[in-house]
Amino acid sequence: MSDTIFGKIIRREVPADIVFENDDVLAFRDLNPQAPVHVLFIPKQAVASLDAAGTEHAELLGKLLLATAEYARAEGLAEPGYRTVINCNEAGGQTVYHLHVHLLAGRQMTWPPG
Ligand code: DGP
Repeated sequence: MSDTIFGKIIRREVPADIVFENDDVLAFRDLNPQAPVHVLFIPKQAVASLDAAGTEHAELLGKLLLATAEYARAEGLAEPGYRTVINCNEAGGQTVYHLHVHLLAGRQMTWPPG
């Protein structure tokens, strides 16, 4: 896949407010937050989208979600709760083609989403 702004953040070529990192996952605050807490979790191994993921990425996807939950728990967000979102491709609202999980918290979420 081609490089994205998130690849540059992983390589520290552009700044980001990084809040979590382990061997496989990096997390940083969204530039355009949609909630009091809005953090993006990305795999360090680039995958363009959820649609581009295959069985070879199964472990990585698990690590990505578990890192998100671990961070939410550590930050006291699991209770009262939070929302995770993965936008996929154009109609799904995806703008950066490096798979990422949005973690949104700090306010009451509504349904349906826009
Ligand atoms: P999506 O629409 O699901 O592809 O979400 C992409 C998100 O990435 C969007 O909420 C804004 C955020 N974003 C885009 N460029 C940057 C950046 O350079 N730094 C940070 N921190 N966030 C960015």
